[in-house]
Amino acid sequence: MMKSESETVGSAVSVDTSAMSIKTRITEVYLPMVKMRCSDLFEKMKEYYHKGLERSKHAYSCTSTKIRLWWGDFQLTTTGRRLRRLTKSPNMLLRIGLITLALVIFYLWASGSTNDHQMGYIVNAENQQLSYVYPRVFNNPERDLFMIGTFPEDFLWGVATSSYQIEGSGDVHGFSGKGDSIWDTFTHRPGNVYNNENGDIACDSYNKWHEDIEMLEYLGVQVYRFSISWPRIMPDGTLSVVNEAGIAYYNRLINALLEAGITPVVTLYHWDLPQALHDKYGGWMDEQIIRDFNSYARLCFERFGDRVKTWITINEPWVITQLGYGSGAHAPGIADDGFTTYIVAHNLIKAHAKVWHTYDDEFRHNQQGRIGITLNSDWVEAADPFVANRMLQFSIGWFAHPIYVNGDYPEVMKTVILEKSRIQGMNDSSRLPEFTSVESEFIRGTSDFFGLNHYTTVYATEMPDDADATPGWEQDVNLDKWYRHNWPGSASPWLKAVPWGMRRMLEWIKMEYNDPKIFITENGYSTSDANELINDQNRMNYIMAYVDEVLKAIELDQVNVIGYCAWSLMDNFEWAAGYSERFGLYYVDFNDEDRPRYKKESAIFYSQLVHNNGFVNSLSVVTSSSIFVLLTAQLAVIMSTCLCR
Ligand code: PNW
Repeated sequence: MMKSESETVGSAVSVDTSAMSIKTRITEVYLPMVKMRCSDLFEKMKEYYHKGLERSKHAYSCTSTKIRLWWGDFQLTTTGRRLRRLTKSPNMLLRIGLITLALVIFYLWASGSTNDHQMGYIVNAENQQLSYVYPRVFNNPERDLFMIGTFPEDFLWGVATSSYQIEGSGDVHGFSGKGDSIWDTFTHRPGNVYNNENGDIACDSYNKWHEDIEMLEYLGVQVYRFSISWPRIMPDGTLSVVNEAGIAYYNRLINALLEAGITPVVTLYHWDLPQALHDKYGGWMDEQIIRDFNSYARLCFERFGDRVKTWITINEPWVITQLGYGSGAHAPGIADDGFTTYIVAHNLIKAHAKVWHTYDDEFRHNQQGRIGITLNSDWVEAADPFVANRMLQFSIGWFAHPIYVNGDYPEVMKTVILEKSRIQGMNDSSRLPEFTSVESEFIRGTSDFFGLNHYTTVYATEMPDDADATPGWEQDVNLDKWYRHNWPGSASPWLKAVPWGMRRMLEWIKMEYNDPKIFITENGYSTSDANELINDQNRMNYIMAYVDEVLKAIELDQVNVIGYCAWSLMDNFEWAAGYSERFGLYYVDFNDEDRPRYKKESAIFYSQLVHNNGFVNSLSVVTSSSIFVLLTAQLAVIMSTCLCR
């Protein structure tokens, strides 16, 4: 808390300056530590006065350690014990002029920087300046040249979050009625998460949702993608108890969004499985999950479907299987790669299809909404197109092929895994489960749009086959992947900024899955908790470059992209990385129990992008950071010259 003036000052000293014939009386000088010096000071002033110096203006100011007096064109300053300086102050007009100039330059920079997208440029042989976001890394004119243009009129701009990552339990200020999820259990087991951090409070959005809405309003987005916490509304995962406090929380959020003119896009499952279901039958490892996931989804459609018109069943099944059940880096922390991973994926796909049918049969007619799944994939660049295709089929195709093509896994997965399973002594059965023809028919076509989370690109080459290696997804794909050393990095080891991968990914999906409507449900960039906290130039560059590739995909490749959600509205609990990797457009102070949010530069940038529906300005051709440093330094020098003398 700021101290009031009377608390900071000591005994006031009244100085009678009448002897100096000063019309304005300097009545009080508040600093006890300078009190004894005042006499010296005024003696000096008197001396100068009697020397006949002009008295055109006079004033005084004091801080806790300094007292300054202006007398005519002279200034006297004391610091602590002694009289320190006696300097001629600059002419007031000059001062005002310099400050105004500095402010004008600063204003021009500030307005220019947000409009001009802070590009770099390269001058080509014809002496043309070509604009690139990453001029030193990606400067192939055909591929990387920045494109100015706007998006289709009905394009949906949004931001995304998920329940466990932002809500907190809600139990801090009372009892929320929420049951534990596998992430509650996982994070409370030491050693699983960076710094043993957890989502107990996270961004406290359970209590601070109204602030989240204000932030969304500032950004001007049309959609907000968030997820419902299954154990918040069904504490043991089943209909045996419905937690009305949890339902009320989502009702408040949805209603406030609609009032603000923001459309909710709701993910049903963003990884926070009720712990009770994991304990009961192994959660996603058992087919019973399909029934329970369907009951949960039906409850959501019943309670929220009158207002929620876009549903996403499951977020990133690849990450769920690989990290949750393959490596064990995510909850529930099971490491059974190559066996359980395929079973979990099988159940995820069947559960998704079941829920799609439930919506289609029971709710679509009345509610007139749409429902799809969100898949994640890196773009895979390889000298050999078969290699790239194989990796893509094993990652995104694993789920997309059954849903968007024919109800079955990609051929390459089926043959490779069967062959390896045989060599590994599993007789004629494959580690990859099979769908019956009835199941295939049930699964095919169960998505109204293609939800895509895309962040980065990898290079891939074939590895020598090693039948003796431990079975696993990596070993089944049999590809080595790496990143180019000069690709711009982020705070997440797996995330490199490779914008052109976005366009290739989109075009591949268009070709592979018969031109679906693609909704980019996540794309974003991480900074560490030590750098670029508010002035997040790297995030702005990343979003600018990736969004521009989406524009190229729409304009040049006729890919049907219907929307883009930046990950994320605010910094949040980044799974195994805890709070060490920040993806937010808003900064959240996790050391403050009130979890205050602060607007980052990227939020300002994104709001303009949304407002303009794309890139409408001519680009400035200088990198702004150098100008920024220069101008700020200049401004600081001018200000300090003018004000501190
Ligand atoms: C996605 N990887 O997760 C999730 O949907 C978000 O919850 C998450 O916060 C965001 O991306 C940023 O990580 C991913 O290792 C987690 O490749 C890991 C990977 C990719 C996506």
